[in-house]
Amino acid sequence: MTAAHLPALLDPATDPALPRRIAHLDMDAFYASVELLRYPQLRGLPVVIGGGRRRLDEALREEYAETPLAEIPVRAFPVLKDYVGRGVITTATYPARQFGVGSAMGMMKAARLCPQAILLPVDFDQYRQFSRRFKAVIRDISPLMEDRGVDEVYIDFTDVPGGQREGGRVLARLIQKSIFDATGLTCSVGVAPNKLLAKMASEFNKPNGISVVGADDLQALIWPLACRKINGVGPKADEKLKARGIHLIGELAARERDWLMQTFGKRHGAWLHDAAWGRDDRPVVTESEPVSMSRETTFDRDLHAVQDKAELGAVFTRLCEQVAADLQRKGYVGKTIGVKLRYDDFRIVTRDQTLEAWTADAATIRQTAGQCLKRVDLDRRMRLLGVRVGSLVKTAEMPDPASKPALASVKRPVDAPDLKVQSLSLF
Ligand code: TTP
Ligand code: MG
Ligand code: MG
Repeated sequence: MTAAHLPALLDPATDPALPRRIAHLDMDAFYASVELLRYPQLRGLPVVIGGGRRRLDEALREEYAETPLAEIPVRAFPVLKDYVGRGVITTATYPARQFGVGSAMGMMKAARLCPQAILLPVDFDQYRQFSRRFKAVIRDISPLMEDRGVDEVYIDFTDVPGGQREGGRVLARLIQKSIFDATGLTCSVGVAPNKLLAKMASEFNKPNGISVVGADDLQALIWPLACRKINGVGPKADEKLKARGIHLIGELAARERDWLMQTFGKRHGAWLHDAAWGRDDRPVVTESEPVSMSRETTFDRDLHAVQDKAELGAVFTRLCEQVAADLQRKGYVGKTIGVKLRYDDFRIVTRDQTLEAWTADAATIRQTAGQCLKRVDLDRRMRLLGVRVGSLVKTAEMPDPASKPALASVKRPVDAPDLKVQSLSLF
């Protein structure tokens, strides 16, 4: 098998004059980098962000109330080795990553790997502000931009000046510099014939890197990667692939399409085959619609459904109110209500229920989520509880205006258009 006949497969179906060039841009160590803007004295040091609430540096700020933040001495900052609790790291600076510390790792574990790392609490409002700012910079230069979450976007470079020069490097450099000038933050960009390859490419030269992947690079750059690097192959799918001896993307590409379709289902098998061969013709979508909105919380201590009934009930109600408020603020109603639980042994279970009518009403969400909760094992203690509302449509686009004011229930007509499936991360 060679990649010699790949260019034909990757030819853009549309304008043959200009090859399709899609960029994926991802901010470097995003939360941590935003924190370093206010604490520049921590540059070059291992720093991790975690701990849920802004309380770790409150003492610090009180003690140094008269001192500008940038002048607080490094020795005054809290370090991981003094941390006691159950928090999880959201991200780590690159110097901290050298110790093996990274996203989603428990802080106690991270403390063993890098006790001297400085620990700062999360400040979502600040990250959201910077998220909006860097995206505005991109839109000014290259308006066809798809928002993929707090720190990443896809950009269609095809028709933008500089988007075809040096395979897209010229435009990528301009965007990187403009973001840095506007925010002081660095990012990494991958440019490729499609989203799938661009997403992988943006990781190749992190941090502050640019990487261009062409059709000819498939064999050399993509096939040696683990299947898990394909955006869309999650841990479960990866396990299934491994069980059949498929570890690398190249091994996946080597399998017969028909065999993959028989083994993994028609659609998924075909998609796996296309992905391994670098084929993806999804467009860059400027208006992204959320699929669902959710809120979740990790308890300070594990709670039991019976022994901690009151506390758990209050948390549950609050989560439902928060999701309802998110929906109403953003102008959405949803039909599928779900709960997520993490037990004390870290197992996760989810249950959902689809309503007859759309809703953004806290009481309806609470009642339905309560029904879902009845379907899970409540004998075990819980670490985490979450509430999700899915199958969203925009309240403003509801086809039956008479039912609009009553956010609680609106019947979905039979001919309602399918939802665009996009994700939006909500914190
Ligand atoms: P990422 O882009 O995955 O990571 P990053 O920007 O911190 O680092 P990189 O340079 O490798 O891109 O995620 C963006 C932000 O999302 C990250 O700064 C923190 C948050 N996040 C979490 O809260 N939990 C997680 O498990 C991950 C992966 C990210
Ligand atoms: Mg990032
Ligand atoms: Mg990211």
